[in-house]
Amino acid sequence: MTADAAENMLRQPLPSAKRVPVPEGELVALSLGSNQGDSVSILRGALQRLSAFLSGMRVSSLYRTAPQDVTDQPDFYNAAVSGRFCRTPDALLRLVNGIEADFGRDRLHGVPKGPRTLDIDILLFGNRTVSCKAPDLEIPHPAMKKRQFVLVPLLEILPDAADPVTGMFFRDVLAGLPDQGVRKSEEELWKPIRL
Ligand code: PH2
Ligand code: MG
Ligand code: MG
Repeated sequence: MTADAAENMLRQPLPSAKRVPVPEGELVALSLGSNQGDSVSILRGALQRLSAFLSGMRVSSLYRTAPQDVTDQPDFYNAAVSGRFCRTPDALLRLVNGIEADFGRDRLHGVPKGPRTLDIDILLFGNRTVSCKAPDLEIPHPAMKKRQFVLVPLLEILPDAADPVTGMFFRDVLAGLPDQGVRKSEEELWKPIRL
């Protein structure tokens, strides 16, 4: 075969079965919270920003939740989002920290676990585990298993999600938690665009 003929063969389209698009990136899940400012608008704005780099994004309902850990602060609005992400955990952390800052999050002066305009926590990144001091990043999120305000929205969008460390389904983890005052809000948070 001549070199030209060989090159032409390489240009042939693949058989159609091989051209079925494969979802790219890894499935990530994030938790969103706000209890300062116009929380619902802030969460909607954050979702708009996240939609630029999460493909096949799913968004939970909006929840009103009683504050945990630091209990002397206003109720939170919480939600969860999932989607496929094509870059590294570190890149995702930078992106979400940038969005938090753009919506007025002040990490220098804020009380740890206290009131905030926007908190975006990385819960899951495929089946990976990450434990890193600089930047400070732990996946799965170390507190997610004790927080109803995280697990209830998460299970709405990923009902079969399991802990990559123990293999335990999060629905079974949730079943073991006491009531923490998580109520679904009637307000619509996000209208998915149907193509
Ligand atoms: N976030 C915290 C501390 N406590 N409580 C609720 N209900 N929702 C939150 O998002 C939340 C919290 C620190 O990130
Ligand atoms: Mg956070
Ligand atoms: Mg948090």
